[in-house]
Amino acid sequence: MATPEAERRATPAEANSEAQRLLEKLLDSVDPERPAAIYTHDHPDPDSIASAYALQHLLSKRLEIDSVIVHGGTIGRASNRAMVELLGIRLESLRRIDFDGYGTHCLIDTQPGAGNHSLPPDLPVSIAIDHHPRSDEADRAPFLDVRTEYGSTSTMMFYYLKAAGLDLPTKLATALLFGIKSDTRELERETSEADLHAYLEIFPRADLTLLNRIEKPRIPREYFKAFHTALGASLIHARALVSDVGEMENPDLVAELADFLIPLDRVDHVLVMGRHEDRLYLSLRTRQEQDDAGRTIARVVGELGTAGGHGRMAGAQIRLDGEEDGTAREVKRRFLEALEVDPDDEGEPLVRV
Ligand SMILES: [Mn+2]
Repeated sequence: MATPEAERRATPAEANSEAQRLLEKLLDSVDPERPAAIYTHDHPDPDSIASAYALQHLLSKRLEIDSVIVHGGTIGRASNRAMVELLGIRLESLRRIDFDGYGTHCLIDTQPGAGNHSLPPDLPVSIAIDHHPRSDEADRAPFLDVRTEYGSTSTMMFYYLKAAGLDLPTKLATALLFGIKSDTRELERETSEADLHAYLEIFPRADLTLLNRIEKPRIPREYFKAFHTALGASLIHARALVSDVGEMENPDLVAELADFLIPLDRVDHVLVMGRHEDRLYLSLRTRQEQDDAGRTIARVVGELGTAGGHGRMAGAQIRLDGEEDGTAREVKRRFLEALEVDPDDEGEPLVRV
């Protein structure tokens, strides 16, 4: 099969030797005199948060360096909020950061040129560790470790910690386990032997009760309102479902709704759109092996914004300047055309509310 999911995957032996080979170079890239700043995605997912937490631990234990974990957006999903609260992971907002106060700027689970973070383009990034496809600007980081043959950045960080001879504290183990589980969708998606091996080594060190409370968090009432809106706005066009939820409180909602809707019988593609501040956020899920969600969304968004993703899940953002509804309509049109559905099809409501 020529699907992206069939690409070469890493073995544990490779993962160990790569981490051993790269560890000292990574540590040498850190300014030993000043604190470091570790940047996740703007709206960080569990893999991004867990790997940042792991890098923070590594810098603290090996170099006695303080670091701050920084994100440029919101922590939206209830489970991600539960993760940082229950594990005591502190994240700062990018807006409150004085870049000059930090000697080393690190991007984790993302890289220079990626659309999912808002670092100023001229900020000198020293370190980037990621498992997403390499961007054209990635080389701006002198220490660049991009390995797409891993299911999660948490896996890569686990092998770094191991190469450094560090034990895993319970909360860090719990975070990494959640990072691997969520990025590989319970070890099913794009999982390498290296991911599986890391998972099995981390498992006995994690707090499974805590993990359960993170994965099944208490949910605020607004969340159910958003689901109600999304169900009411869902239109089925042949084997595709499109839902435009309008204004939303947190941008992670589109991904969460897309995950919720993709099991729908006789539907192979789900596109959820919503607005937050001055942006239109899109999330695409697909069930069909032969369709790469990352490529589809890149084609749909084109010059309008930035897109990322792979396999069966992808996301994008478009900056809006007044033309809000026009943009969403254009995106929907392009999406239906990409799937060879009549773009003027009115669609059938999923439910009648
Ligand atoms: Mn990841």
